[in-house]
Amino acid sequence: KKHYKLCIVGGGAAGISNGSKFGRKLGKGNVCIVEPSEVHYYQPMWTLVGGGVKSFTQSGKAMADVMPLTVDWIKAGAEEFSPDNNLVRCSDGTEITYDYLIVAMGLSLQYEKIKGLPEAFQYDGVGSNFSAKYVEKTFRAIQNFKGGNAIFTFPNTPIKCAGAPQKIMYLADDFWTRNNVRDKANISYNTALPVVFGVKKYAEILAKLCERRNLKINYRHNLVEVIPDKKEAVFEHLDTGEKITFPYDMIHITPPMGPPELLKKSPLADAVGWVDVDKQTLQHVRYPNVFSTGDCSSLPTSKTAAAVAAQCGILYNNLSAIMDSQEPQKKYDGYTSCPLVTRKGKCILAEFDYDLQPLETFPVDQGKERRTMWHLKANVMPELYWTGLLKGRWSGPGFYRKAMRLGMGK
Ligand code: FAD
Ligand code: UQ1
Repeated sequence: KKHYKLCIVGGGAAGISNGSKFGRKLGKGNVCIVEPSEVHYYQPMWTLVGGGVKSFTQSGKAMADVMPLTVDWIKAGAEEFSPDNNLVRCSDGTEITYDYLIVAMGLSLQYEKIKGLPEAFQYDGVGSNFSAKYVEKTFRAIQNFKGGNAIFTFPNTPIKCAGAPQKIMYLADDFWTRNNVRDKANISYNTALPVVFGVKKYAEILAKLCERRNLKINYRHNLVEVIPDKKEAVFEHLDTGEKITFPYDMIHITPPMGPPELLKKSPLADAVGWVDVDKQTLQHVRYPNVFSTGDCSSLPTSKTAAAVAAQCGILYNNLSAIMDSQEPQKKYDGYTSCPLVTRKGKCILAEFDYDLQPLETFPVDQGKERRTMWHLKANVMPELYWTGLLKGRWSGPGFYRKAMRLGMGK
């Protein structure tokens, strides 16, 4: 049994960032992070790993090296939340009691919800950028593709980085164009959604881009089965219920995603299973000493590391206020961002809020494909992540955006 002033569950983007901030504030011995993994991944790089632009090894660091020196690392998984007793039970038997709790355990990938998965990943031509296990298979599939049908999927659930399923299609299209395979390829984007992207401004631009580049978008097509020995993928049309079989030569799969099982059965969950927090303050709606941020939270915005950065600034202020017996003051506007890589060397930097209105940082039209934004995504962001966000020194671009607007506008 151990007691901490603050217990953080999860040592991903959100957990480590919060650990750095609160470790500095509260001092050694007062903050712990519960995290079972040996490796911490910078997942946004996986788009570029699957696209053959970066190597997988560049995307990870030893967890021990990113764990803040001011926190105690409990190297175990959380197994039970008992918020009425301010208690977290861990897989190694440790019981942690706390004054305050931050839940930041990410979301779970549900490959098994698609018939034939994950077994189909044993076959060539099947990849998925969302998992450390399968991301390298994506680029192998792209390299080995010599023509035929290439399919990229988007599932019927909310996912992290909602742009990633199409970014890899753009990189593959670009790779095949450069390698004289493109004229032998039929490329399709089979998405469960009725739109190519949730924000109107970017959706219009991307739909035109797909048309120009002959990338066929099949809306409301939800992947339900992969039959790898026949190289067939079965989709359900979500409006008609019709089952449609597509032969493929390569397929990139974005799995359904949802809250971790552990959360679903805990008193912290909302009706779906996410940690039930106030969308502005990030404070739990029933347990005032509990906060959540990142992919496992109920915050109704697009789940990204960029959103985590903005949320961590708000969370730090509001939890600090609670610790001082004051009311939380800061309000999160839903800021999130998705660098939509459109080919090697080009990127549209989408940034938006809860109302799906653009909230762009730079004083240029970010709806245009730009080389500067590619540079930002490929070369600046990894550094900003490792040395800014994880060290608790990056709370998103809000301050800079306002500075560049000279105090006018949002
Ligand atoms: P994670 O970083 O996933 O961390 C969750 C942590 O919790 C993990 O370390 C896990 O081991 C731990 N955990 C799980 N279960 C338990 C348990 N029971 N007990 C204790 N710990 C547990 N975001 C962007 O901003 N820009 C991008 O361009 C971008 N591109 C992406 C591309 C891809 C292919 C992917 C997969 C993601 C991308 N993202 C991007 C999204 C971004 O990576 C996530 O939104 C971000 O990592 C969320 O942080 P998190 O801390 O909530 O979850
Ligand atoms: C961001 O803050 C962030 O987290 C560190 C990302 O994840 C890698 C992003 O992709 C983006 C775009 C941002 C936002 C940052 C700027 C400078 C617009």
